[in-house]
Amino acid sequence: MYLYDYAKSLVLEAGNNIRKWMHEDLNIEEKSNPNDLVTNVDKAIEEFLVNQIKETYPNHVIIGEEGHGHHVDSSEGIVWVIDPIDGTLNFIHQREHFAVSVGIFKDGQPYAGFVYDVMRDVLYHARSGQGAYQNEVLIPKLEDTSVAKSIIGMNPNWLTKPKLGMMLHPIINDSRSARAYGSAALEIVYVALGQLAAYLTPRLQPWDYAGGLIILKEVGGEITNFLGETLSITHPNSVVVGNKGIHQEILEQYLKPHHEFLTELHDHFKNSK
Ligand code: 2AM
Ligand code: CA
Repeated sequence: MYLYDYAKSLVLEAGNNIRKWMHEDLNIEEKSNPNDLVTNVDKAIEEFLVNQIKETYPNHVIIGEEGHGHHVDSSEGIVWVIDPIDGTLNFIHQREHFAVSVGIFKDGQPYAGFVYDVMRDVLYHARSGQGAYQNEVLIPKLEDTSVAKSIIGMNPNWLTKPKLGMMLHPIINDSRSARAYGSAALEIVYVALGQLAAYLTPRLQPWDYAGGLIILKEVGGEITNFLGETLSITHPNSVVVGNKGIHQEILEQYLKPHHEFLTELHDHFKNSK
């Protein structure tokens, strides 16, 4: 079986397991802070994915949120970047609006991406040069929009931070409105669908965006950090996603004036995991 088809059925099986296992008692633990949570299901799904991939492709490298490959610094070879449940708070509190996210990279270049909205049973997927799909339906290419005529995706928590808030507030203020969904992978997909024109977040880990990245690129969208640079698959990043027009507008009009502050923020990311 080709790698793409293998990965696609694996992601669907992982989602199927989540739907089965979520009915048992959830064991919830705190990670870096009281709002950063992980459940036994997140861990079990990552184990499931990692064991299956290792058995089929022993030479592939795997980076997973719940503890796999966090030491990996090189993007050589075939690298899987996986988030067993993106939107864990939604999973715990709402029991919907979360996704399995998997990105596959070949020597650092995006090869394939999968974002599975588990409770809606919708798989978003794309392979380099082959277009992006919502289940079996081709997603159309994006059209340019401007901030003034757009809905922007952003977690409101960022607006409460003094420096970040000052930088991000004008974008929301100038837009039609803002939305927050609580799963970065799904928010990137909503940009790929044109439902959101852009999505911004000052800090994400590679597993939050690895699956959505190629889906977005395949419909002609742009995804970079706040400095306009290519995203790393081994270190955290700020992320701005959008159709080409609004992406350019946000970088030039709203983020560039904060270049000094943003450079400081990114120097910190380069030294952290
Ligand atoms: P998670 O659910 O897999 O942890 C919520 O706005 C989005 O940001 C989710 O995709 C969530 O991923 C991610 N997220 C939450 N806390 C984060 C953090 N400290 N660093 C990076 N991403 C985070
Ligand atoms: Ca997660």
